[in-house]
Order: sequence, then C-alpha cells, then structure tokens
Amino acid sequence: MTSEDIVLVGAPIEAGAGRRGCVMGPDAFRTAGISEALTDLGHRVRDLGNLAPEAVERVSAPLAHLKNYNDVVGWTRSLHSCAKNLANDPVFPIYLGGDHALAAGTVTGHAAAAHDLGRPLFVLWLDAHSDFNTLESTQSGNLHGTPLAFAAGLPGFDGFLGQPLTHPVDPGNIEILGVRSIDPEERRLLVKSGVGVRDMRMIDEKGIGSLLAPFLERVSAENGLLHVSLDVDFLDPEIAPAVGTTVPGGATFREAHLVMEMLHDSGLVTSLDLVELNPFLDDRGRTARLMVDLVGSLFGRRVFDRPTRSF
Ligand code: HAR
Ligand code: MN
Ligand code: MN
Ligand code: MN
Repeated sequence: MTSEDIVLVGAPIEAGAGRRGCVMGPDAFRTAGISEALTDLGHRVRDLGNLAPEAVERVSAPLAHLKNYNDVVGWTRSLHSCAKNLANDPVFPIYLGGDHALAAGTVTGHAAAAHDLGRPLFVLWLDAHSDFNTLESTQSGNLHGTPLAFAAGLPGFDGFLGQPLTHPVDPGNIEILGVRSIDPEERRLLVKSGVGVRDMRMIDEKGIGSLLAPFLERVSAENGLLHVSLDVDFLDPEIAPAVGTTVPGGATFREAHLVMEMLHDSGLVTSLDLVELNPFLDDRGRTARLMVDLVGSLFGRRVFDRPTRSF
C-alpha cells in the first residue's frame, strides 16, 4: 500500500449503543475536517460516503435482552464485506463511526483478508471498556459491549454473519489499552482467552509509551497487519465529552497523541476505526476536532523531526 491512499467509510450505526446520537458521527468527522487534515499532510483521500446495513430477514435475537439485534447483524454483514474487499486494495481504510458495534464487521473483515494473505492480524483496542462480553454475558444488552469477543472467536455469535466465523483474531494478538471499566464476567473471559490488557493504572505506573512499544515490536517481528480501534471514551471525558459512556480517569491529550505518533513511526497500522463519537453530546465540536487531530498524528503530523543537537 502507498500511504497516500486513504479511504473514508462512514458507518452511521447507533443500534449498538445505549443512547442515540452516534448516527451523526460520520458527518461530524467530516465537518471537523478529517479529509482536509489528511490532505494537508500530503495524503490522497477518497470519501466513499456512508455505508448502509445489509437487509437481514427478521431473525429473532438468540436472547431476549439483546437490543437492536437485527440492525447490528445487518451492519456487521455489510461492514465485514466492505472491510474484506478494501483490505485487498492498496488503500488505508478509516471507518467513521458510529458506535463500537461496527468493529464486529471491520475487525473480522480485516482478519479474513489477513488470513488469505497469510499474515496475522493484530488489534490495538483503545477504549475505556474491553467490549469483551458475549451475547450471554452482557448485562446491558447493548451490543457495542460485545464486538471484541465476537472478533476473538468466542462462541454464541454465529447469527452475526449467518455462519461461524472462520478466521477469528488470535486473542493473543489483541491488546487493550487504557481500559478502566470491565464487567465481572468479561474479566473472566479476558483472562481465559489470553487477551493483552493494559489498564489505566499500568499507564500511570509505567507510562503509555513503554506499554505500547513491546506490542508494536511483536507486530513487526511477526510481519503482522495492525488494525487500530479508537473509542472516543479512551480519552478522558474532560477533553472528550462527546460520548455516551464516559468513564473518568482516561488518557490525557499527550498520552493519546503519543500513542498516535508511535503508531505512525512504526509504519505498522493498516486500518482504523473511529467510534462512539456522539455529536449530540459535544461541546462546539471539540471532541470531533480532537479526534481529527489524533488522526493527524497517526498520519504523520509532528512538531519537529528530531532534536537539533545533543546536549
Ligand atoms: N461493559 C458494559 C456493557 O457491556 C459497557 C460497554 C460500553 N461499551 C462502550 N464501548 N461504550 O466501549 O454494557
Ligand atoms: Mn468501545
Ligand atoms: Mn478465507
Ligand atoms: Mn468504550
């Protein structure tokens, strides 16, 4: 892939979230200037517009408390096909959410394509939550709390694609960074699966850069592809209020930029989700603009190349 070719795919899904508003996310990213920010950095950008969910014949949810099951299934199927196709083109896809349920389609589409290329897919999940509930374990019934469990191949999700997931992501290739809210059953599932979990306390103690570096070294050593899924609530709500599920104590402005800068320098990232932006809750577009700035850092914006001299 030449890093110039970036495609934007809007995924205005809000069926997975507990409150409405994420449907406006893709347009808020556009209004905040995502295309222009990337173009200014020298990249070629193509906005494919918004995707629609696949029409799914009304199947009843496997469990009664699951909310908007049909809608999420329709979105998962269309995003899975879209991602699988884009992964075979020499482009870098950015999925503009939409709530985090969209990652059920994007991550599994990229995992299938990676399998066909004979390379492992790694996933960096930047989120206050681990989104590792199964359809059985979710207490809220909000399906945006489940996509990572689906992508990791946990059982019970066959209805999502209408068939078993043939190429799940190896849980050992998943790294969750910045988490600070995990349900009790989710915690058990994470431990059992062997997913990498770095919570905010570890970030406080070790620094976010030294936690991220070994993961990137592994992706590189194993010639992996890297999908990054950035949930707005990874960020501290003081700087990013436009999200329905705020949890205090999140990543700071500089921690978030450092992650993006390190990801850029690694050259390893091949696809990106921007999720959970709820413009209805924003403060004059400030969260949308911060997210666009972070994308700028991921695509090469820097203040200065290197120190002008050593001391
Ligand atoms: N774990 C909780 C649940 O399953 C909260 C999940 C909230 N998820 C997001 N995305 N907002 O990260 O309901
Ligand atoms: Mn999430
Ligand atoms: Mn295959
Ligand atoms: Mn979250």
